[in-house]
Amino acid sequence: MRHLRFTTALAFNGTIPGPTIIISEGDVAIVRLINKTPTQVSIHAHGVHYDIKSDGTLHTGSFAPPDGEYVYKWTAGPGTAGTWHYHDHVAFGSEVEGIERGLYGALIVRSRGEPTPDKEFVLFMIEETFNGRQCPRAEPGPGCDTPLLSAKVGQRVRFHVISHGTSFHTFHLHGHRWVNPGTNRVVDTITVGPAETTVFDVIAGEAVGPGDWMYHCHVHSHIRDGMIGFLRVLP
Ligand SMILES: [Cu+2]
Repeated sequence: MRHLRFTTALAFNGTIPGPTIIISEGDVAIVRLINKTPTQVSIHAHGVHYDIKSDGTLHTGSFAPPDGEYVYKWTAGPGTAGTWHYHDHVAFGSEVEGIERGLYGALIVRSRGEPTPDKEFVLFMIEETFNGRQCPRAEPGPGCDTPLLSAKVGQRVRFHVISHGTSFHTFHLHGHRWVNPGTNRVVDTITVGPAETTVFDVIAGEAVGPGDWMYHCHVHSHIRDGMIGFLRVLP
């Protein structure tokens, strides 16, 4: 059982995004939400199976009041493997304000026996940010607050890219390319709309070598706002 605690800053367990929850197909997850905020909070999950009492919505009463608790039950049945996410649905009487304040996280359901990569990264594209952070000067270092990812040349690196908010984004990674899941098309940029996810693997530095390889949204206004980060590929 996981104990998810909200801080007054409205974060799951004090981080934005909240903790990445990883389960496997066949698992039943019991998630206890302990609400330490002054507003009602819920957890609404995508991708897994649950009955209406675990929907995380106002009209079903499936939320924790201030200083209260609520327990959710998710079943990762057959066909639920993949990258999903969870988020609040009720804070401040709004469907979206909790998300906008940071109440979201990744939910990964693995297939049984699925090999895991060497490194995994979760990036939320939310409004003009990655994980609520920006990098306006477009170089690593002070003032660049987006996640600095790192891997060694040759390592298999998995990106879990999830979007929230009002904009569509086009995730691009410099120097690397991958097969668009479900197709045989090799791409280096992929569109992610609100609440959609994409997951793909790259081999760090494959055919291009080490360096600070930029990742960014390719929507111009979002680039201008600093929706930029770096994958540091080490020798
Ligand atoms: Cu964007």
